[in-house]
Amino acid sequence: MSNEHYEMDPTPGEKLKAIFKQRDVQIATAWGVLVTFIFFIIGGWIYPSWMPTALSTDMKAIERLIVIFTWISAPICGIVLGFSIYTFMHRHKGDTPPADGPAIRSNPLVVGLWVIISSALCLVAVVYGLIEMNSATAATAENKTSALVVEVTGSQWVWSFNYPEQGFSSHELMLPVNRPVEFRITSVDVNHSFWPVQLGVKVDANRLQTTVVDTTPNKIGELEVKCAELCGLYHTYMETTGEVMSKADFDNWVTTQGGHTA
Ligand SMILES: [Cu+2]
Repeated sequence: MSNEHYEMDPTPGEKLKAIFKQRDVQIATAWGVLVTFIFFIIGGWIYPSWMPTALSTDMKAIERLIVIFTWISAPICGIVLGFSIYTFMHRHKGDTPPADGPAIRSNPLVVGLWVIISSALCLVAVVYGLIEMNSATAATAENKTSALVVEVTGSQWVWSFNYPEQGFSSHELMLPVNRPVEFRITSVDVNHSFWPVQLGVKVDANRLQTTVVDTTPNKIGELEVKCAELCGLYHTYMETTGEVMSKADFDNWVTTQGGHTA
């Protein structure tokens, strides 16, 4: 539109410098830095203390992933919110709006930086995600032979756990610590989603199909098991509890349930 005003400006770099010399931009940037800092604290400290106790390496990996992704997105959120807060505080009141400043959308330096930074952030997310996924798959292959098998069945609106090796079923999920566990998950009616929260596992329980997933509980503690797929009227109540316990306690429990220990 009114490009002729700026045609004489020498370089995009100088234009950018001129933008950052404005006091408005400096204060808004300072707000951005402050908000970024707040999100760094939330991501690194508040999130992990809000989250359920991690009782497996999978859950630890998820915790780490959330922290890292929050940190990566903190500057973006910070700058957007910082400028929003500042412009809201200094919004125009009155009849005649003031003239616009120069647009930055046609500045090749700004556009270039924007593309490079957002591509780098996406790349970090993809590569990190692939590495995590690969290590989870490698662990699955490793665990096959020694794993404790638990057949998980979802039905409206209870979870049932069958321990074929021990020969009994339960509505509580008890697991021995430091032994890989292989969940074979299915449903007898509608689709559910098996979610033992502290283990960092969440897998769909599909009607008449079995999905196999495994993890290794590595810490003793209480488990909450929920359904993470809206499955009907009492979906909210489709939850149970369990425990990761010592091998001795687990064997004891198996005996009280009428099962046999190895
Ligand atoms: Cu359900």
